[in-house]
Amino acid sequence: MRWQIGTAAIELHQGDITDEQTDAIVNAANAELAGGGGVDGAIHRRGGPAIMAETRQRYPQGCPTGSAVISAAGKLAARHVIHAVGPVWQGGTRQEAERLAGAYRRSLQLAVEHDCASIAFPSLSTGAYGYPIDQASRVALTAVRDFLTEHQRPELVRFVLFGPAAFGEFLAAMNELSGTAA
Ligand code: AR6
Repeated sequence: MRWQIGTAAIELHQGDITDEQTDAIVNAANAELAGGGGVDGAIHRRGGPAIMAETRQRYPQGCPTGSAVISAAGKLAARHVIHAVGPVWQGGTRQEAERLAGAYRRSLQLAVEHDCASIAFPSLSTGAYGYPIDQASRVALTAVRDFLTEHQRPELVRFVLFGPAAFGEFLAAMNELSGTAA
């Protein structure tokens, strides 16, 4: 599934983000950059200890919610891992949408700054952090669409959704939003 935005594109795939060969893959990290389960666990397991060693050294204060930091990708096929910190869902009244969009935007900025033509995102905040995926998918796709409309880079932004339910949610959101694409 592909949504063309000028010379750039958003793709939806179903799969495991650690298999991606995009220039950058995005980790669903926590503010301490301490590692954990879900995407974070899978990335550190397959990427090896060099990733955590680098983030500990470069970002001892961690990363604020709604932002992201970048490292090398250890043994993964990608060149970079971008550690994005989405919000914990608290009912929707604690600026969750703004923070989730911020995590996507900062990740895209870092990718551009590091000359990444392609980047793969998981669905940030929709696992352990409990953000309802019907809402999170719209926030995610809107943030990426707006960034690509403005910058036309990275050329390829791929969402890698874990399982058919998450893929279906993103597909529905993309179908709805692409009618209003800028
Ligand atoms: N590839 C793609 N998507 C995945 C994968 C994978 N290998 N594994 C899980 N997902 P989560 P969060 C999906 O919990 O909600 C960690 O402990 C998953 O089904 O990874 O942002 C961190 O250390 C869900 O839809 O991230 C943080 O403490 C989505 O990815 C905290 O969890 C995100 O789920 C971050 O929570």
